[in-house]
Amino acid sequence: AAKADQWKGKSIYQLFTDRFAPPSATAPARTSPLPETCDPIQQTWCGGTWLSIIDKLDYIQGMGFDAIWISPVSQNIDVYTPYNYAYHGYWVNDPLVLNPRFGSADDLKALSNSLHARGMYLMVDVVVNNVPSLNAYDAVNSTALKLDGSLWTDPSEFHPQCWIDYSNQTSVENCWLGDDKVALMDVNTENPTVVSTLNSWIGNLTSTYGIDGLRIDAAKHVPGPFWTKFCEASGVFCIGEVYGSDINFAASFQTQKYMDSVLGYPFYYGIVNGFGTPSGNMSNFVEIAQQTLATFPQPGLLGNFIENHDLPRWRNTTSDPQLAYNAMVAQFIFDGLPIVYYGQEQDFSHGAGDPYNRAALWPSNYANTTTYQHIRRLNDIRHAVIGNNTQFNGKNFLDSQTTIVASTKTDVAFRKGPLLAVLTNRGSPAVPQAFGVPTSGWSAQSAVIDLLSCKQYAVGSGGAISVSYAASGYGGMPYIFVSQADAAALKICGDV
Ligand code: ABC
Ligand code: CA
Repeated sequence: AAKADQWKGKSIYQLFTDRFAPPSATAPARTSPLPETCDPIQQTWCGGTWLSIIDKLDYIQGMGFDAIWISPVSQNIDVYTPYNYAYHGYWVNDPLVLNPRFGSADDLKALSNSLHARGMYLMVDVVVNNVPSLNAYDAVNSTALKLDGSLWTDPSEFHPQCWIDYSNQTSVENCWLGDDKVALMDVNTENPTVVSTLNSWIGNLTSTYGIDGLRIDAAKHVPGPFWTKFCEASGVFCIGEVYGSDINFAASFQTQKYMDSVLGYPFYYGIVNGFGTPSGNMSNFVEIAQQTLATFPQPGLLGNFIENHDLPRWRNTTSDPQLAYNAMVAQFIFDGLPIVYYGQEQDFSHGAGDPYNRAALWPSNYANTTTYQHIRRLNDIRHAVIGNNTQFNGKNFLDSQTTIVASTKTDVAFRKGPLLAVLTNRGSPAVPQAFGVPTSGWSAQSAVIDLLSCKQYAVGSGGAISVSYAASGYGGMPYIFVSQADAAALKICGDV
């Protein structure tokens, strides 16, 4: 079990259990027959299990990740629906039972043990807000609930049917997600039986399976005080999904102590606006970044992502790799825990949204792509500055908040501890361009190293650093500067 303090500084690889690794000799399929090819449009199981994840942990650790976040582990409805099958694991009808499609209790323990043996953490997605039903308008009657295999069979354990009106928080909390094809009945999280059953379940689950952290599904759909008790009962780090751009609302989960942290949805929108298109709106990125730092009590615990299973793949909307590399530096160096969605490292671009963004990873052959190496480099840099406790003006990486040092409509430079990230959305410029950071923080005439290219740069008068974006070759690439002395100690660029 691990608390928020132990998660600080970690980076997380998010995967879909069904889609990350295929069945194998050591990890036999739990589902048959399997489709011949795993076409996401079919919305059915492709055969990945907890054991098959173990087969590919080298691939994840080889990119430098400290933790994985897996699909919900509980039993789902196992019937055909208008959206086909519950391969994603979010249609939980009984949290108390493990999902037999993903493996056995021993298999889940084996996954957790394998991770711990590597010094890695296990984060599990948990769904408690809702329970699926195929008969939306007659769902909350006890016969239907029993037929659906729901843990909750008393109608008082649900809120009455209504579809969510997102302009009204009471409706967001009490009405139903889903639609009339697959209704997600809203669990009555004020009912004392529901509350005590869920709280004792989650404490058991984390201790039985050695779970180190929880990703809380649909966190904004349950009144906050429920989570305070639930997360306390879990004994581990909780990070909630608060889908939306409202920074004050998202920050209330930390200020009100509902849970340790939330996914950085607002910052995601900032990255998309800043880096999602060539010459995008960097002022908006800067604005959101500054509000994020000013509003969250602990921005260092936010989960920073640029794609996930509900969103378009980054490369689906933004094809220029330079923009992706810049966006990933923002994701990794800004305050927070980087979360990379499986396939991001393989430049997956099929995926305008659910279900296309959930393709199987195995057709990629787990290749050692340029992006895989870029991510590895970013994780290496984080590990090195954290491990060495590298400081700038007496402050280290984790304990110092990001500060924006300079920005234009197309560029931004920000410092976090010993690192200075200099980023751009210029993409592949047709003519050579330049960006100057007037006060880098380092003194004139000193030397700095860009940890991405391992090239040396001289600091100019007043502490200025100037970078150029060549039309060919290096293009509009990101930079991560450290002092030459720090670079020598960090060994990321060998002897410099
Ligand atoms: C199924 C089918 C799909 C089909 C869909 C209609 O139904 O599979 O093919 O298209 C699970 C499955 C899904 C499944 C759903 C419903 O269940 O994964 O495949 O879709 O059956 C979480 C999970 C998500 C999961 C569930 C349900 C919840 O990450 O994978 O879905 O357990 C809302 C919820 C959020 C939820 C998300 C999918 O829907 O809040 O918890 N995710 C606005 C709202 C958001 C809302 C979002 C999308 O729309 O504010 O609350 O998220 O509906 C920004 C604004 C935002 C705005 C966005 C769209 O624009 O700032 O506020 O978000 O600019
Ligand atoms: Ca609810």
